[in-house]
Amino acid sequence: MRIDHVGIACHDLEEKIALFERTFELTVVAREVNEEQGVKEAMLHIADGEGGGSYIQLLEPLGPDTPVGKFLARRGEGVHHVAFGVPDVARALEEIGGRGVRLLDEKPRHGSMGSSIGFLHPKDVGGMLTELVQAAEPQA
Ligand code: V0V
Ligand code: CO
Repeated sequence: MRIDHVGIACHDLEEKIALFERTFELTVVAREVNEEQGVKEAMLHIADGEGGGSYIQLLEPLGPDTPVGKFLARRGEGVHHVAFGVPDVARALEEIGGRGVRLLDEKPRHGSMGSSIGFLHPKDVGGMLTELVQAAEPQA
């Protein structure tokens, strides 16, 4: 397993992109509006590794009644989730669900940069909202 990304909830995506770019000299490599997840997001590249890269994911909610909108109202800006990279997300969900962890997604959903993703309940993972990510196949 590897760390694919750490998701950071923020009120103003452009402002936080500028902050992370000038503070850490990171570069935005992808941006997307994901209606299903209720977010506008940007991926800032950290490193490349076997199985995929690692990133900081900045997340701005599309509205108050979304996962990130509720999180901001309750806790304010900060770390929202940690995403582990796995080779097969459907299989990882099944295996981890079989260990008694509640799945927020029974089936993989669409994630950033063509990935497939699924979430685990934070209360079953020590208070850490956990995402599993299967990176898109590299284009030939
Ligand atoms: C809520 N809780 C959290 C949390 N959000 N704990 C840790 N980290 C978080 N981010 C706690 C909350 O304080 C409650 O604790 C408890 O979980 C139950 O919360 P709830 O009242 O049911 O709250 P909701 O309705 O806000 O739902 C929380 C969950 C929801 C986690 C179920 O946010 C969800 O389904 N998230 C998965 C989808 C998601 O987050 N999408 C946005 C990222 P107490 O108060 O009971 O102790 S999209 C993304 O990452 C993409 C597209 C990508 O990577 O490509
Ligand atoms: Co994420």
